[in-house]
Amino acid sequence: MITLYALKQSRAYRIAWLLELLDLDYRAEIFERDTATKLAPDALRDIHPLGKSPVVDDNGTVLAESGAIVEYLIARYDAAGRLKPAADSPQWRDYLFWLHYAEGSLMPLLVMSLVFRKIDERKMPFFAKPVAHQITDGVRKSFLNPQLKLHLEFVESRLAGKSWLLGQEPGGADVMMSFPLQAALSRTELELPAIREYVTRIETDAAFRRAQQRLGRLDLL
Ligand SMILES: N[C@@H](CCC(=O)N[C@@H](CS)C(=O)NCC(=O)O)C(=O)O
Repeated sequence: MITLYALKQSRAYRIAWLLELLDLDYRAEIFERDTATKLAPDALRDIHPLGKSPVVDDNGTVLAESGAIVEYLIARYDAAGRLKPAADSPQWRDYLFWLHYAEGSLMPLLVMSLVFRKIDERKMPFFAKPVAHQITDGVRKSFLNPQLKLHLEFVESRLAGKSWLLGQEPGGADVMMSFPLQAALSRTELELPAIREYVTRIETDAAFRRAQQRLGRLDLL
């Protein structure tokens, strides 16, 4: 039996979507975020020392880190090779790229944007607020916004004219890219029609809908 330990509104949706795409039987254990900090509860540390989401337990094999979980589940349960291109196919290189790009390059920018928003919203002495705002605003203008534009326009160009990143059906690359693109759309005013259509395609995919039935609706606003 597979158990997915999932924090609400987290990267765990990737894994629930993948488990549904693989048509695997699984149990979802859902954790609420701390109301004040929005962090994971200590109970998640009892499952894995990092206390992050997602974590999967496959018959006693406990695995954290969504990219590793995606690779593990596909290697173990996708015998037909539906969700990843063959290693000798031209799509293999792109598959590796998207799998690592999602957490390695795109997510850090989105996490930084979330942290800055929290700093701006945080209660602090009135004299500290302009200083904090000057710092977040400065980094946004000089680094974060140009980087987000660069990355999101790159992804937009790669998605133009395509239903899924690598083929006619969703696969491991789409699973990894789903969460950052869902998060990005709630945090950018850039014109990104291909990404918008792609995210709608994900959210109307039957397997993703089943994942949302298990974990609750994903709402990253
Ligand atoms: N790179 C890790 C990131 C895991 C991670 O930071 N997950 C977030 C949820 S999306 C989390 O557990 N946050 C709660 C916390 O840090 O306490 C992965 O892809 O699994």
